Amino acid sequence: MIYQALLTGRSSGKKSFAVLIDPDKYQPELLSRVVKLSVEACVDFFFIGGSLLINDNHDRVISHIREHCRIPVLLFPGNNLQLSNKAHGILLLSLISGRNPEMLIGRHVISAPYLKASNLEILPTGYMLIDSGSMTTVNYMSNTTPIPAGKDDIAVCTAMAGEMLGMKLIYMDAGSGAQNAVPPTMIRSVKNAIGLPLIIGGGITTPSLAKTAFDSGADMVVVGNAIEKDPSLITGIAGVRGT
Ligand code: 1GP
Repeated sequence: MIYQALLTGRSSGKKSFAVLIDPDKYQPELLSRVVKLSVEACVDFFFIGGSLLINDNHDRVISHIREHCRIPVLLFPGNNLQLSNKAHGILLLSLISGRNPEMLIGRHVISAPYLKASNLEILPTGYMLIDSGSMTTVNYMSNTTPIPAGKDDIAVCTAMAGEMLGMKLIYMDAGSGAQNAVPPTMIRSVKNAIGLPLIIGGGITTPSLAKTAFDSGADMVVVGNAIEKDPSLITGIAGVRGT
């Protein structure tokens, strides 16, 4: 069980690193390189997802990863069209920072029978968008307003409510390609307020930014865009995970 392994690792201080792959943006050569570097660096997870569905690469990308390594593959879907039985599990995101009912529960209702019949491990995830300086794709696509970057108290109360509602993970996301990553003080405040594993992503472009997120309390850091541009970053970011 992926979630149980996460909790067990966390209790011994293990931090995780997830590489986010947007199938729309990955040609076979880039995918092979990223998978190879990820295996060498002992990356903990692949997240698969994007905001659009431009091509039919989705299942092909997951199959390639599964044929070439044992790193768990988790769906991080931008919409219902990105579901696939080929992955190990799914971050079932409820966008708790927003007030768009479709993102809180609507799409989940539509997907529920598919997910129930699948072999996917379901990871209920309280998903929080944090303002990153300019509008990100996910803000636009989700039709929600992010939590302002300086409002740690709103972030804390939102994460606490997510935990009380039974979410298993909290994911604070500045959005793909964000100008500014989630502020360290906000990560620390949320970390101190909840007992759930905390995932941080969006705008992490260097090992130093990843280290700041880990040091502030992130249990897992997710990197997408920067790795697409420079896959060798995988090695550097894996190196700051610590134990
Ligand atoms: C986006 O958190 C992820 O939802 C990763 O963001 O692409 O900016 O690394 P980046």
